[in-house]
Amino acid sequence: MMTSNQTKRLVIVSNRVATPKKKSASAGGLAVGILAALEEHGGVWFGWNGNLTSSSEPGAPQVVKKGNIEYATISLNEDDYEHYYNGYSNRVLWPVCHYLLDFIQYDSANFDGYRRVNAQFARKLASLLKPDDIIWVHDYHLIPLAAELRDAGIENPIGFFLHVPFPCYEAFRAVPGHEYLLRALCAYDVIGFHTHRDLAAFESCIREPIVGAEIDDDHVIRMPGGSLVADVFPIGVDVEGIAALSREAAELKRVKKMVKSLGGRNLIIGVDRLDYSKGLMQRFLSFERLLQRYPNAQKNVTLMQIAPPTRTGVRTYDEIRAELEQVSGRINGRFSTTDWVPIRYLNKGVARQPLMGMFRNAKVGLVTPIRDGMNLVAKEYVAAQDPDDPGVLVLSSLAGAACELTEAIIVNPHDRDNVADGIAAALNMPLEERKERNAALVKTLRKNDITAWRTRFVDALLRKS
Ligand code: ADQ
Repeated sequence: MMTSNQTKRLVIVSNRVATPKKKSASAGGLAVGILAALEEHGGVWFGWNGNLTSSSEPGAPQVVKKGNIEYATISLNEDDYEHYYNGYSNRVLWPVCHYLLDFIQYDSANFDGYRRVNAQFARKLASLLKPDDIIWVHDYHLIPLAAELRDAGIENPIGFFLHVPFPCYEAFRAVPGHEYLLRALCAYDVIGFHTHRDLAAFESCIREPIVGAEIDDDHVIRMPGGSLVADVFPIGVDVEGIAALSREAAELKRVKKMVKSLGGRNLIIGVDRLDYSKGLMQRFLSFERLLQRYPNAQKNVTLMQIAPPTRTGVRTYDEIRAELEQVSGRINGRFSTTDWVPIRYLNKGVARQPLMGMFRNAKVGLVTPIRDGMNLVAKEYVAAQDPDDPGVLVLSSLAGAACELTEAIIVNPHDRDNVADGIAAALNMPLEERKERNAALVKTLRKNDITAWRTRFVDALLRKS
């Protein structure tokens, strides 16, 4: 029999909405998880459609229905987008959430634009809502959305999941507008983080007199005028789906050609958006250190770094791209021989199946962000391994994934010797130890997979309805 909770529509809100097409070859874990939640409950995915206009107020949402999901999207004014997205979201919130205060570029016009776009989102979304809907808002672009919806008279349960780390108060208070953000977060009913560290950082902020909250043992946060639940919901991957993709990818021509081109050398793989938080510069320099400290590694390893540019037009992103080109070129010039180039550096994305095939053929997965909310690449790499001959994950202690993936080789991305030694240990690890570590990691992945993540969050939200 259907319970009333099962009949409630789920409304997902994110900055961008994945377009409704057939199962996309490139769809990553997050989009797949969100779509599965929407398919189960039926509902709406609301957000920006990627179009910029010159009109100051977006028109009514355009709604496209596919199965039991409605994709409701709006355009944004080009100046608003610049202020809200490139400006406050990515020049202020992204760096502070990654503890990179030197990268903050604050401008009050951007903060105004951030609030203006959140208010627009709320106005347009409010017109689509039904009294029984539950609403799940995603990420740092939309922190004030619940407060704006409450102002518009919406009383439905609203949850918020933060995909990036939450900074401790000493970092957060550097941000102009942090008081407003903390008060706005109190309008949510459920707030989710990837790790206990992020939850603890949030609690440290919310206890400050700005909100003056008290925290109960059962994750309930009480503040003047109400309460909310804040908890840890580590995002995961579709373990069996990735294992199947990576097995089948062995037959792909593209994967076979890549393996052949290695000429029997060991592949070390890095896959990241081109972002300064991913530690790519430190990674290249650590790889250089490996080649210096372990001369045997020379000619026996190849680092393939796949890093498609993102947020082009934001100066820090353009700068890091130029620096990476320079340093990879220098290392290749220093160590290359007539038949070997140490770093293959690709500024482009790779479709999901061949990517999983590349992971399976890599002896080492090198995931060394200088800070990361979770890092799905680390989990995908583990899930893609052949259990009878698995590669080894070398993982930054500063990625959220390190809280769960304790059987990886954990390194500090700022310490080149430590990373170089970690890679060398991974390359030399005996088969039995590789199998044991991989089996333990896969067990963890299964426990916190993508289904567990979205089910636990939606259940927490349903308990609020
Ligand atoms: P991201 O910073 O984008 O996500 P990550 O978690 O690694 O980082 O997710 C990236 C996704 O894109 C993965 O599924 C990966 O396979 C895919 N991807 C990355 N580079 C690719 C490439 N070159 N080609 C093809 N696919 C590529 C944010 C937070 C993370 C958090 C996630 C989910 O910054 O900390 O884990 O959200 O919550």
